[in-house]
Amino acid sequence: EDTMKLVLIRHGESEWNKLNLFTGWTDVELSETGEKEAAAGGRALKEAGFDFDICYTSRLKRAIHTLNFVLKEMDREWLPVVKSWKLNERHYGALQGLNKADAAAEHGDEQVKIWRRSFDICPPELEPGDERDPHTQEQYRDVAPDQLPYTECLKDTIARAWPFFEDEIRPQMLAGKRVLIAAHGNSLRSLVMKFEKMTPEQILEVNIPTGVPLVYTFDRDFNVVDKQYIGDPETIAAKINAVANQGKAKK
Ligand code: DG2
Repeated sequence: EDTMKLVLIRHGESEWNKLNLFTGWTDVELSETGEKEAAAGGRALKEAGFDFDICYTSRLKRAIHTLNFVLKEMDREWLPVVKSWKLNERHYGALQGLNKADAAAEHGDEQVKIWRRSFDICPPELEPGDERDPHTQEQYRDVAPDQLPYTECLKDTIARAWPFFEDEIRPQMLAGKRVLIAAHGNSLRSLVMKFEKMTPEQILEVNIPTGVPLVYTFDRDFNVVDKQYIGDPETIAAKINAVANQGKAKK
């Protein structure tokens, strides 16, 4: 084969997506809608004839459960799954738990867009010892403390997610393995920016919908030769637009 496919899927709607709260590393569940989106994503992949050899996800349950729903629909629950914190959502610092539209009403739509989408400006940091501090969480007990963030901009997320892709995932693809990655809005934007060699201005306008499989086709040098969401284009466009508008103040 001279091309390779890679499938990305953002988790289905989470309880906090539904409430429009900044989530980051908060370990919230899928909403009922999110479970349905995940299962529908699995069915769409199966119907389109996809199969996988290995799967990657984060340490956050909204992504892990999404992957489980997808694999269940595909009758592939036996596949190997690697869970890494390096595919976790971008850490949203002290914004975690705040409502995005309320934050826009208070600080302005522009400021919230900077917090959500700027390449290298970080949200305010968590205080060490905050109950949200990953250094105090069992989930990350095996991670070197200096690797765990108090906040992250996209650039910081890329600094952990991209080496993980290059060192762990790319070799599997080059060995002929068919890979599925279930992750998050911004950890996937990190990979997309690198795949497509985007500038910070270009990635600013990229929004990834929940629960819709995104298929990349690469040549052997990892140039993108095709990119496609699986599903109805109008529904997908509406979902992308909804993500873009989450950070606007209610009129
Ligand atoms: C969302 C993304 O992450 O939010 O952390 O709030 O993909 O895990 O639901 P996800 C969050 P935006 O950057 O799109 O506001």
